Amino acid sequence: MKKLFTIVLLCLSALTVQAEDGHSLWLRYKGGNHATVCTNQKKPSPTLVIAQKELSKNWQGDEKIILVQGEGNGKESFTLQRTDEGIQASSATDKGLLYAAYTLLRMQETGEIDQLTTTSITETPSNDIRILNHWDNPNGTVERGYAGSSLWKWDEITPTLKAGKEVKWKNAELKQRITDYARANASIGINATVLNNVNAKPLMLSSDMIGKTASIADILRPYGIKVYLAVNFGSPHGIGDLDTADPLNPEVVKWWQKKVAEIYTLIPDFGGFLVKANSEGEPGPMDYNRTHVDGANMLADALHPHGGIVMWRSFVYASDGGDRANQAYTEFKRFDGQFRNNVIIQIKNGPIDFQPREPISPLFFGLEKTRTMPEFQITQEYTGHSIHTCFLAPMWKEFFGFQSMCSTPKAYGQKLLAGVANIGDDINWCGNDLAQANWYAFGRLAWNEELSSEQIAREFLAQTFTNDPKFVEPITELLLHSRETVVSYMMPLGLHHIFAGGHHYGPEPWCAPKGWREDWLPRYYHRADNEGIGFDRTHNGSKNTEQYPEPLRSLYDNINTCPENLLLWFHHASWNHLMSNGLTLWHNLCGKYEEGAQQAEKFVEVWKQVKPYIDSERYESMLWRLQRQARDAWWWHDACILYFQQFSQLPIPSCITPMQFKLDDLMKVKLPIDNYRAPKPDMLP
Ligand code: GCV
Repeated sequence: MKKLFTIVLLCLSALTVQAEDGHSLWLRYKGGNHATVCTNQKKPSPTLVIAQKELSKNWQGDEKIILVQGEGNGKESFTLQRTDEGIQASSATDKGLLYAAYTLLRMQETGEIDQLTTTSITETPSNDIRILNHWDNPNGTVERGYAGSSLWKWDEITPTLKAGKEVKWKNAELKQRITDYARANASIGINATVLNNVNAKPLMLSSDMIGKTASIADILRPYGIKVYLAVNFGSPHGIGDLDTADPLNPEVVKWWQKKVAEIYTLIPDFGGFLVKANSEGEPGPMDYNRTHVDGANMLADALHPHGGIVMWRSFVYASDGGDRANQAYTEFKRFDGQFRNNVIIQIKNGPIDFQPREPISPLFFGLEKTRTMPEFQITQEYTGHSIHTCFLAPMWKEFFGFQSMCSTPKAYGQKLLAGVANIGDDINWCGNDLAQANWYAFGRLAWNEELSSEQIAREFLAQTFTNDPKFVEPITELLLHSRETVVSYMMPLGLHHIFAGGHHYGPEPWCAPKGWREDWLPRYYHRADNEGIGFDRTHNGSKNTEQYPEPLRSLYDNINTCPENLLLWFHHASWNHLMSNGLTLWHNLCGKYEEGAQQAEKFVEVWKQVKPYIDSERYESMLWRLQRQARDAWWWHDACILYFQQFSQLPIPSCITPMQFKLDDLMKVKLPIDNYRAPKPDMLP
């Protein structure tokens, strides 16, 4: 009897204690009442079947849901309405209905469903192509990935040999993981993905890899997601038998046409190519004295008959090209209007490289007759890897704000938005449970640029953790402050790129290894000297401000009107320059480092207070990260104040917390990490 009692107890506890590994993301529906879900389609497509299943499994009300396909405008728009018969979702397409289904479920989880009374809700995406860029290599590593290895595990994927012939996956777990990935993306409106790194290996275009890409495409398709590949411009001689990749050589042109045809035979809805050419050592048309136009248009022509596009990156800079912030504009502006209409120039949000704060890249305004698309970085290469919490929605909203400050003519065509993924094969996908919010935010903003950061944070937290306001309120606040906090303790007032070389994790404003290019060194960016600090990009300096249209040009060019959060981006300001609060630049700089570190420390306290409301696994896993973040913030604080004091020669203001570290000791720190892994907690000072 006693034994039986113990067994029952054990079974009961197994039922109630659910391990929370973060794998379910924001999709942790409690299970529904098996609502009646019907559709007007006699033979629903696989996409519509997914929509039906999601609702019948997860909808908690007992009303009928009717999915009406064939009504409405726009491929992915949908309308939700309560009628006498039940809830009606209508859309021109099955994809629209899939998004409608996930919207209903989200509204159910966040409590917003009450809004759906008599008024109808119609949603139309802000961007037509909402695309993730994975920087995954065929060997399983992920460049700037901090959440384990690549999801794709190419060695374990069975290639598709014939179009439409479903392959049997040897690794069922992998197939399930990729299906989960597709579902998560569809639930936030992402409809496209580039599977591999822009530093692309020619191998990606081998017939074997194309077959494997087709197998992945088959899983993603019912979720409304199209597959794209990043290609190495040198592929014709990298894997082909040509001895050139000259875009004007007829053999090269033929090689690409054949390759593209091979891809479309297996993947009829293949999206197209992403290309990093003549950048950071990657091959490109300039290797053959050709131009970006020659290279991009040749690929565009090969893709055009199949409906494919080329996303051609503008991330280019040469060591001898003058101010790095000027270079993309200088190199691309002269080609405006010469690219084919299926070429889209993919431009990083800022002119340098995904720094914690950058102004908008002036190239967005410079290309008036060329299609452009922004590239955001979801993975936290420059904002603390998967250790620091840095909610990026405010950064992306800031970008949209910059975009709307100048009214310049826009090239026509579909709108696109790209984000470099923060996803790996870690059980919780992103390494850090709160970093899932950045994947979520990218999808939601790509769908609807009008959403506020606050709304996105609330939605994410309510679905991913709990709806309890005692959790949602303080952690929404934490997320909303987190990006500004990171800026304050890393690179306030427009400072940029003062990271340790290589891994870009900690502070190294002094970093200057022998033989490195000057524009890879922090001193190139901060320009600290006895007079002051910052990069003079005005009409007296590198003339970067002249690349902007009005009103931004004048705003940035004048030290008295330049926003203080971008001061040192555009100006070399004297240490005694008086800021709007009446205190000197030096005082303000120290004050920002102090503010950032204090705030990071507060995050730990806020997190401790929400312990009762969430599971212990995710609580603990975030606690050590936030503690590590706070310690790192003081590390940044001491390193930067002590280093810059060597130039300012001014006393550290008395309101600043006394230094815990010595500059000499900090200058010896060398983190034993490579580009692909987040640091372990015990590696840091
Ligand atoms: C994929 C930065 C990163 C590189 C990245 C590059 C790019 O330089 O450090 O890892 O390479 O940007 O966006 O191409």
